[in-house]
Amino acid sequence: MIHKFGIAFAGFVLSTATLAQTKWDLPTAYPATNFHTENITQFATDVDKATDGKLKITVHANAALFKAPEIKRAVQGGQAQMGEILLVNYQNEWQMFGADGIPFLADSYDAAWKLYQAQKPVLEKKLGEQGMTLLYAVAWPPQGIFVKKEIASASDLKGVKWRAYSPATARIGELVGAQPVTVQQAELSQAMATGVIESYMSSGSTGYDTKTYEYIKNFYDTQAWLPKNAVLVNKKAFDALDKPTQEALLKAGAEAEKRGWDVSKKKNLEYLDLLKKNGMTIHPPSAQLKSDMKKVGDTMTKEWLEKAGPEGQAVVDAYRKM
Ligand code: PCA
Repeated sequence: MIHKFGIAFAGFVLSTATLAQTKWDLPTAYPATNFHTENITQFATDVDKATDGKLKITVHANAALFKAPEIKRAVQGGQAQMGEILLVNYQNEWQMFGADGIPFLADSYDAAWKLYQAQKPVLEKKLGEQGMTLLYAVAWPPQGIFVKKEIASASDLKGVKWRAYSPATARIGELVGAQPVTVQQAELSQAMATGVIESYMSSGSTGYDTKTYEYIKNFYDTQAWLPKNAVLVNKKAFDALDKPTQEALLKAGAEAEKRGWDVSKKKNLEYLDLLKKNGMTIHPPSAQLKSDMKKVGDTMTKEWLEKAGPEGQAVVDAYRKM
């Protein structure tokens, strides 16, 4: 009798535990060993612990579940409850998404953090209208130029096959007279191996993750801008969670944001060292290259402000006041 009751009781506990468990998917376009992805994986573990396993978030790295440009729509439509996006990928949809992709508008971690604070209210509003919540965002390390041959000025990039990851990086390619082709990071190694591209702008992090040193030997440390990855949550999925779970998610998100910026800063120099160790030369840009790239930045700031209108001007003004 007691025995039977014990079994029935165990069965009851098991079924309520299963019922109470929520499973979410979180696609990202970057490899599992990337620092953003490691940070997200830590976040998922933190949420699991804080909710006693009630909310299980599966991180799908390397664009395995959705390709980079598809992740935002997947979260919006609820095919994924969460997702990580590169904000600047969506500049053509809305210029504000591209504010952190303009060369030399914000070119240090401090400046990038301020720009983020200026951008945040409008980002939250826009994403809110689209049925999503901005959980947190973390900057990539500063962007420099990877290129096969040595360059002394931007004119040395004329005709070079140039990989772009966003509308702005394609525009830079155009302005320097290179031949831009858009390739997301998941396909970058292959594009280099097959000679589709011989130059691109990105971080030491991506240079390392994609083994760029096997194909390209020069990195010009222009520190031109720090684009951000943002982690989004589908609002309906969030609203369906109980209060303690929502709070655990928000808390783990806030911690991930802080940890992410710290790691990005710390790892930036480590990545450049790793590139060196693997045979790459890290060059400071020549005065000419610097001033050429600044000019590109000025043109792009002007173009962006024209397209972004008063809303863009307000973000830039707020940023400059910080
Ligand atoms: N790496 C990403 C975007 C910015 C960065 O540093 C990439 O190259 O695709």
